[in-house]
Amino acid sequence: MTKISIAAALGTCMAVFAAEPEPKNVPELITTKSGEKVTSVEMWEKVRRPELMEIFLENEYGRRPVERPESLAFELAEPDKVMMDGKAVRKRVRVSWKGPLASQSFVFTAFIPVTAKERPAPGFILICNRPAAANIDPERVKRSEFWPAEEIVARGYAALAFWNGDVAPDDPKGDCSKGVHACWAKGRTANSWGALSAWAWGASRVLDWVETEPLLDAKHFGVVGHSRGGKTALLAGATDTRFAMACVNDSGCSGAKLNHIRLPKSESIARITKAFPHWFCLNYREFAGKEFEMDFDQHMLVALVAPRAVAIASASKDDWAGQRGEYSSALLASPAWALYGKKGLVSSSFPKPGEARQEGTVSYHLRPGIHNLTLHDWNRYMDFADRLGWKR
Ligand code: GTR
Repeated sequence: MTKISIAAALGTCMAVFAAEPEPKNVPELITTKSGEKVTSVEMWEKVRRPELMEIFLENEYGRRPVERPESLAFELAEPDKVMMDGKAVRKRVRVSWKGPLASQSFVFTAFIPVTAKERPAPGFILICNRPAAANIDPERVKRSEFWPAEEIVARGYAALAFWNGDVAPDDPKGDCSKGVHACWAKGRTANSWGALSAWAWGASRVLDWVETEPLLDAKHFGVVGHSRGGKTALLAGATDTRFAMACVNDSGCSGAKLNHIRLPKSESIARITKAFPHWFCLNYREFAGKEFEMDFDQHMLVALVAPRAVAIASASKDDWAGQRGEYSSALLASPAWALYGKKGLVSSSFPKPGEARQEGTVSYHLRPGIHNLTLHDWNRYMDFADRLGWKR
């Protein structure tokens, strides 16, 4: 073998064995601020969980002026209608509230399987961040895999959806001065809620209605979102313990993606806070360029969903979202489930495109393809709910 071919062979080997990016110096999940190891559910719920929640509200997503307003009311926006060839009842519900400065309302759609008459149906609430007419059409003239309501109903789940822009506008220049923000305050302070928090609040208000509807099983409801909606679904799952599952699709930076891992093709905090300043509280800008110095990270937000279920998904061609960062958070959050005697993510290696890891209470799947929410993703979320016995 000549010298040149040895060098070439070595080069090939190095390419094959090039180390995959690994998390580094990840802040400790299971140790309190005062340095004590969390050893019980009680310690987690009384000390560590509130500490972590405080960190996220103060530094990243902002604080809400209100949870469920006393004025919250529901009314049918249209008469109920049997649709989907007799397989579902459609309800259109208006949620309204009154804040000290303004009143507001929005309408969401629910398709409930007719079989729910025998046993209340579990279901999923989609936070739709794409154009409503094309993606969550209540008339089902336009259909989209983003919300495959027919397929969801066929599997025995109720399909609910609302448009995020109806709660608060997705406007980087708006500075949270419209929508639900404006019902409680004029302008914003360093730690007041951003748009992600407002949209997650909207999902909780839909769940408030689910609790009133006898055809639905509110104890088995997931919140689903993609991309900015995925960040929102994770926040909703962390902040509202009534959600039995958070389905966090291609959520990327400031969603499920860990920051303490070098993924140069993925979005940074500097980029996201510049392009979408309204998604977060203003304090979050302080962390731009400081990913590896932060003493908190997104696996901690995932852990706030414990002991309930969380399903994290990536797409194989979605480097911007940082697939290995999303997977790493699922793994690193798992000790929170162990405290409850449950398994988190059961996995010893990063999955191949098309594979899902659903043995524990934390699910991860890698869909082949680009950044999107598709029927493939929905089927994995429903497989996971099936496995957890939601239709028992
Ligand atoms: C991108 C943004 C991502 C992601 C996405 C989306 O432009 O950089 O964080 O949330 O938008 O919501 O579609």
